[in-house]
This record gives sequence, structure tokens and C-alpha cells, in this order.
Amino acid sequence: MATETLNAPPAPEASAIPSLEELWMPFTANRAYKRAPRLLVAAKDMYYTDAAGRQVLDGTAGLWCVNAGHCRDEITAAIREQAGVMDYAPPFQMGHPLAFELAQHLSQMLPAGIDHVFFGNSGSEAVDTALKIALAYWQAKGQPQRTRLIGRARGYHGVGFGGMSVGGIATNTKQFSAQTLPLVDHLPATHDLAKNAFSRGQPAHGAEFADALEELVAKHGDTIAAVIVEPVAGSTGVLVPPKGYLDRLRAICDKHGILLIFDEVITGFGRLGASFAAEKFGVTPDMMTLAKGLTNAAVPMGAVCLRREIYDAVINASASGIEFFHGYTYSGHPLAAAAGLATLEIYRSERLFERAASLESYWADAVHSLRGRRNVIDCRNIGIVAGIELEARPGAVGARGFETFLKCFELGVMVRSTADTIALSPPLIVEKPQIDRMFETVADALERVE
Ligand code: PXG
Repeated sequence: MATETLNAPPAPEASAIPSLEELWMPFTANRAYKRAPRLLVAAKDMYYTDAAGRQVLDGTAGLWCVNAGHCRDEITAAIREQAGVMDYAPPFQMGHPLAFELAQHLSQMLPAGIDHVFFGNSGSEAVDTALKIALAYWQAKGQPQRTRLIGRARGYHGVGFGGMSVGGIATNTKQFSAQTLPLVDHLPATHDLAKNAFSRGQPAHGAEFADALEELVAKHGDTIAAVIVEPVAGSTGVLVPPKGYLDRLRAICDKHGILLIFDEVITGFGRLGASFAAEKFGVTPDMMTLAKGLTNAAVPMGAVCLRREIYDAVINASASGIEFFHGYTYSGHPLAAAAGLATLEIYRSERLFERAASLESYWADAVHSLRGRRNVIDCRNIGIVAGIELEARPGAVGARGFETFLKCFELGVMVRSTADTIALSPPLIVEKPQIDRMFETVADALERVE
């Protein structure tokens, strides 16, 4: 660990802590946080610096997004330069070169057949855009009855009304009087602890969960527009697709002419040791939603990537004028486009996706070394992602997971907790001793948390 300390950047002066009252924090226990805040003030490569000047090893790439490590000089320079050349350009009926350039570079990385790109500013916007494209596509194709959208239990697709509706998390809709889109249905989740606990990589059982789509087709006929799934569900606890599951979903969609959307907001850009989950699992969807790693999170950006046929159908459906009544003030923002181009160049020149693939087996060993530790009921891994599921305390679901997260932070490692699953997904520049330290710290925390 000595080398890690040496490599860490010097701590900046501890900043003065501002008033915490006015800010309403997202997806946060505001009252508890404000009683005992955890403030991050700087970041470089694999480390955050907190307000006390402590170095914290980043086991989560921020929020699954800083895939190339923090504050990369090339990205910082690109943003800085673009900010001085042109801060903003309107994207409606106007354009600027970097957005086109990024779309082109991105399309060269995408699975064969997916080669058109629509930009937004987040994963949530990408998802809502993809759902709207699906509906517009079926209108354009003369099948306007295809209006139903299918998501999956335990899916997370952001917080817009569309994403929330196809998402499968009750707590995310309950507070909003379940005002979800009306024509939505869900597949069952693929998680099967009884059969698949402690699987290394893809679990063996559960391809048949995809057959639930046949049942939905039997129920709804030809009214289904699209199915959206995360190839690996991230924020609901790292749920790895069973072997054969995604292939079967693809086959059923093909059989019934349904569009398949992969939400690759987390799984994209090397997280699984391949450019995208589509490549990793050998299954190509019709659309992909991206965000997070697209710009290394340095400037917010999201994207929908799609087959040319979908673009052509919508574009050619009207004789002239605006073809798609959708877009954002900041679609393809110059600073985001500059950050995106610099990020893709780092991924390419440092071969970070290959690097992730070469670490996968070491990573898997480290994840599964936690088997047998107190309260651990499952260890899951794929690419450079880990889920360590803990037994919930009776009557206090999530408490043990959250306390483990707090303890790890105290011990100098940032992990994520989602209910009672601890998730890790570090930047792809992670070194083996840092992987060791992450899992030693989780093991240590597990000993200390009741
Ligand atoms: N789709 C997926 C698959 C995501 O993981 C979104 C869409 C929404 O992206 P935006 O950029 O709108 O937040 C996400 C976001 C967690 C966690 O706890 C994960 C996300 C967001 C917040 C927390 O793991 N993913």
C-alpha cells in the first residue's frame, strides 16, 4: 500500500465547509447526510480527496461513470480549449463541427449496424428519447398501434416519466402516485439466488425468464413497440444476465417485430471488458442508450445510438420540415462534445477496454474471495463490476449495506450500496494492488458492521 500513498496527489488545503441547508440533495437521506456530511473536494486518477484532506480510493468510478480515471489532463485541456473558442451553439436548425465529429467517432465504435446518434445530457434523457424514437418509428412504418413499452422488474432507466415507467423499482414511482405511462408492462427480473448464488460471470440458470416476453405478446398482440433492458442491471444490485437470456430476448423480439433497446448507460465504454455489453454478449439491439462514460463524466452527456433503418424511417416519413419533434437546448453541447472526443481518444490510445478485459479474471478472484465472510449471501461479477449481497437485517432492509458503505468510506475506499448489495465498479485504470485494497477493505468493513 506504500506505493499507493506515494502515488496519491497531495491533499489540498481543507476547504471551509459551506452551509448545507439550502441544497436539496438527490437520492440522498438529506437529514442524516447534513448531520454527518461526506464532502469530496478534489479528484485525480484513482483517488478522491475529501474535505479533511484524506485520500479515498474510488471503487465506483464516481457513479459508474469515470471510466478513464479522474481529471484526465487531455479531457480537461479539451474542455478548457473549447470553452474559450465557442461556449455554446444552438442545436436546432444550426450545428457545430464537434457534435458531428463525436457522432462519427462514436458510430465507428458501435456494434455493426448501429450507426446513428442522437445526443442529450443524461441517461434519463437518453432513455426517454429512445422510447419516443420507438413510438415515432412505428408511426412512420404505418404500425401506429405499436404503442406499448416493455421494461423489466428491477430495471433502472433514470427518473424521467418514461424511464421511471419502464423501470421496475416501486420506490421510484410510489411517491409520485404511480403516475406512470399507461401502456407499459414488465418482464420478470432474472435474479435467482436459489439457483445461481456465487456464480462467476454469467449465471447458468434463467434464460427462460426471457420467455415471459412471449406471454406478453400473447396478451398484447402486435401493440408492443419496444422492450428496454439493462444488459447487466447495475443500480438495483448488479444482476448479471443468465447465459442465453439476452439471445432469447433478441430472438423473440425478431420473431414478433419488436424493437430491442439496451440501456448501456452503465455497461458501455469498457465496463464489461468490451466496448459495450452488446459486444460482450454477442447480441445486437436496435437501439442503445449511453451516458456516463461517454464523456468520462467530465461534462454531462447522453446519447441514443440506433440502426440507420430507424433513422431513415422517421426522417423519410414526412415530405419536408422538422422530422422529429424532440431535442434539448444542450443536445451535443460543445463542451460535452469536446470532452467526449477526448475521452474516446483516451479509451482508444490506452486500450482501456482491453485492459479491463485483461483484469477480469483477477477481479473475479478478488470478488469471490469474499465468499464465506460474515453476512455474505452472494458474490457476483462481470467485467469490472462486482456485487456483494449481504443478508438483510430483519426489519431493516438496506441498513447493513449502507453501514458497510459508510465503514468503507471511513477506511478510505468508496463503494456503493444499493439495498444490501455492495457494488464496486472502479475506473478501468485500476491497478491490481488497488483491487486488493478494495476487497480487503470490504472484508474489514464486514467484520466491523453488525
Ligand atoms: N439508465 C441506467 C442503466 C442507469 O444506470 C440511468 C439510466 C440514468 O442516468 P442519469 O444520467 O439520468 O442519472 C442510469 C443512472 C446507483 C446509481 O446507485 C446509478 C445511476 C444513477 C444514480 C445512482 O448505482 N445510474
